[in-house]
Amino acid sequence: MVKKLSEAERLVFLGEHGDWEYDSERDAIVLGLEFDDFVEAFSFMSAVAMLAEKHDHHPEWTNVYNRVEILLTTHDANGLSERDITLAKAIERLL
Ligand code: H2B
Repeated sequence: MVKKLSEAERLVFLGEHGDWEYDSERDAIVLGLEFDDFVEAFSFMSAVAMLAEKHDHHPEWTNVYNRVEILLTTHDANGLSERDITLAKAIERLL
């Protein structure tokens, strides 16, 4: 079982990364993005997919044309963990 993030650690992340929202029902962080078109959105998703494989940590996400919503939570922790924070920061570096 992976260790869950403390509330203080979560608040630090959310304070420093204002584009991410907290989903309390899922104990997850969520990022909504809008691109110029589907190709831009999907190429971003391809890059995230490579990151996810590298980190062995995978997003739950949706894509509708030029919009992508990414939800990060750790299934092995039943909530947020450091793995989500690490992947979120790596995703931000792609943007
Ligand atoms: N992704 C997410 N989001 N949560 C996990 O707990 C998780 C994962 N576990 N990707 C990984 C894969 C695990 O199943 C493998 C065996 O390491």
